[in-house]
Amino acid sequence: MAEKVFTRSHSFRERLDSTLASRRNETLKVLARIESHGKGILKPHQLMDAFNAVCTEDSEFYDSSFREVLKSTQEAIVLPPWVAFSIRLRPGVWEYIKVDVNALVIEELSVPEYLHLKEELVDGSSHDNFVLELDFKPFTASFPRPTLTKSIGNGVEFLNRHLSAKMFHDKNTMNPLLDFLRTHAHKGKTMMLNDRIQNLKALQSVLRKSSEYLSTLDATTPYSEFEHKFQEIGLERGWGDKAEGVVEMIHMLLDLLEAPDASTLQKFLGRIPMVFNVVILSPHGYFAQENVLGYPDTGGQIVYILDQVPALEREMLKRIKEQGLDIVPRILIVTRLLPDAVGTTCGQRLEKVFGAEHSHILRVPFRNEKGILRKWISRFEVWPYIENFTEDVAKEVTAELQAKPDLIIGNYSDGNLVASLLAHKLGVTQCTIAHALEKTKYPDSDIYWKNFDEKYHFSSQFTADLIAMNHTDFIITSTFQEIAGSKDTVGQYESHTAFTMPGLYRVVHGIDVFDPKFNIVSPGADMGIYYSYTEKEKRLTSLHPEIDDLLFSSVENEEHLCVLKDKNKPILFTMARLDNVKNLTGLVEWYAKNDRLRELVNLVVVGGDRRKESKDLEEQAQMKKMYDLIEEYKLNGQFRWISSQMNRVRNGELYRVIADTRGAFIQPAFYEAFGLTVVEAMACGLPTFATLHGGPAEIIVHGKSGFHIDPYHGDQVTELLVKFFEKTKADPSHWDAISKGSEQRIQEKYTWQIYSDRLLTLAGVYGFWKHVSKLDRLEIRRYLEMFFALKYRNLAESVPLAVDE
Ligand code: UDP
Ligand code: LCN
Repeated sequence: MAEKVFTRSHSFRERLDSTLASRRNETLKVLARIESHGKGILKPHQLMDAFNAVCTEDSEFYDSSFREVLKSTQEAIVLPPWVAFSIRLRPGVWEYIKVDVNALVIEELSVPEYLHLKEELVDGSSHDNFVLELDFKPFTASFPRPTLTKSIGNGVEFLNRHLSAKMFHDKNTMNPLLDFLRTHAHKGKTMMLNDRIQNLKALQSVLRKSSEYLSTLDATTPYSEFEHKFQEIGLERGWGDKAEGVVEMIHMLLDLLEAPDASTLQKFLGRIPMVFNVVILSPHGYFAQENVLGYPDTGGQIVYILDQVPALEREMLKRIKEQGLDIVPRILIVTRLLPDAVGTTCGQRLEKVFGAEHSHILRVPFRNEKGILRKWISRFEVWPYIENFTEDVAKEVTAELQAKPDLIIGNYSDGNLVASLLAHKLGVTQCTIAHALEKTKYPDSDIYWKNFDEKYHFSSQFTADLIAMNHTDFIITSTFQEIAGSKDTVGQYESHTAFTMPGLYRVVHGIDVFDPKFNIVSPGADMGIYYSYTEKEKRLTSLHPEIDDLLFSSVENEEHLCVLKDKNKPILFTMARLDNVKNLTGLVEWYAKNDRLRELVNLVVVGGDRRKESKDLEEQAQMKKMYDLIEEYKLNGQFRWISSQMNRVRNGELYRVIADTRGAFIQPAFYEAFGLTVVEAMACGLPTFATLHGGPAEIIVHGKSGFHIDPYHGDQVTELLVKFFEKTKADPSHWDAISKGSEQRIQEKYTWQIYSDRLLTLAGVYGFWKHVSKLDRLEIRRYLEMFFALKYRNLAESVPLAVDE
């Protein structure tokens, strides 16, 4: 019997039904193979292995819809005789089915039913009728959301369309806009509208009058010249610094009042002066401006924030000036104060941010009833300190700013939880930046959370993540994949849609990747540090002797181990924290095993700190492995291991010196949430090979601006590298083309200027949205308060407190 033709609207259940009817034998064989694995979870490659074992490419069954089902399956739960499939139709859209392999019965499963089956893997067949289920869907069910994959991560555009359409069809919905404009004040000084304007009609008439009046003035007339006149009719400062800017904004509002459209609304909301004081939270790690990069938990997030802040301050100053205001903005980066600062500035309460005028790092210590914690602790151990920390931060921040912040930005799980608690307490717009959600980095860390909890305390962390992602007003991600993955891989946020932690709770609906709170706003690289190796006049040649020493000196010490014999070979370079997930030792092993690659290039790895004893368990284990590999594969002569390098300016030149050798950068991580080193290397014109698991898959266009590599297939990676270096040896223009492609890609897509402009626009639109949707949000906030008090608190209390020696 021939197979039916399926379209996208057919469910996977229908496809399976059809396959079972038309290709019963083969289907059965594959299912039996899957079932024969016995009780457990099967990953996609195991499912495809089962299929390929039964059917070869030339078989008719090969293109069956059953293969489609398997290809879209993210995991299968085997509980003989049942096999349950969790099928991802496309990003954010899932279907669950189970098949009785003996009786050949197919059933569709609801999310709780599927998760219940999964729990049986851990808890056995449980008859507990009451499992704590988290479901955030009802809170947003009444709100329309996009359904197209391409709309994911463009939340602000959708929101603007929705808001403007609502305003268009129901003029009453304009009232909140009037209300919103009237509430704007800074330190008691009213902006935009004063109380002379009581209703929309009055507003419209005042705007028309002002527009007529302004048309009689020179475009460059400063606001101060008509300020008094405007005040008398109801307009306050904030419309612009000169007549032309004011007219433009007034016309935008008149257009909105008459026939609202999305683009004008976005422009108008983005120009309302709203953000003067920003608080950025990043509690864990060593947050300092020098001598810290490469320490455990101290990497891209810190670089990101330290680059973000000066750019954001510049954009705030520009907008404040254009809006005709005389206000000094403030940005506070709030982190943990570390009394045992080990030679860093982490023990200082307040530190000015380099490259900014009005931005500071404010440090607040972790404390409990026994007093202040002095030493560094890993990001996995911070949970019992977070609530007190938030209380202290609230006091310190308000004292420092002498006002409430206008925007609170959280970073990573701990910063996002503090941001949620603070935004909740102060009623301020909240923005969330995950950097990396740990659940995706550690496979099955939800279902087998009990195995991970002693070391990583994921029960607290995942709870904190759920609270933050549901509390926040908007979420910024660096890439699309961070939200919704790709055609074949699940996104970091997407993996929080439905999951279970047996014995703790079951998340039936944790987050929806179509939620308009998601926005992709990619970070950049500091152009003053990371620029092309070809910009000869800007090259930091005075640093070359030091860099030459670092790479080639014959001395072996705590900073560098092993010596490069042949200085003329290109260098294959990598730099990262020495975490498991970064897979630096994996790279060394691939290199060690490939003689041709060893002949073609030298390998230089920057990572880990051999200058002092590591307190981080993963780092200790990776160090040991590195020593073993050097020994086992006799790498000395072709390989150099350099301790973490904390001087960013010199690191910029280091990338360029590697480019001078016609070398390449490689990022071999098992998973990389975004990958700032990838952007840095590319900005310097260094051809880059980076993991396809995570952000680099999107940063690099394979074959044009670098190459994707699969860290699970080391042989293929070294083959690709050998091919590249052989080809560039024969034809140097190949190297040049990739190098140019990399630089172009970064200039077009990854700059801090684009970033800060967009961030402030988002703050405006979501600030307005928060204002108009007060009631809806109250319900979810109440739910989250309960979740925090009843679950998070107990979990955090169960994390052991650190003890200072
Ligand atoms: N870095 C550094 N010295 C080191 C290791 C890393 O300066 O020894 C910097 C690197 O240049 C990049 C950041 O730390 O700016 C690492 O960011 P990435 O996003 O690549 O990874 P993360 O550490 O955040 O996981
Ligand atoms: C955390 C990570 O793991 C990196 O992949 C990112 O580049 C960094 O944060 C900055 O967002």
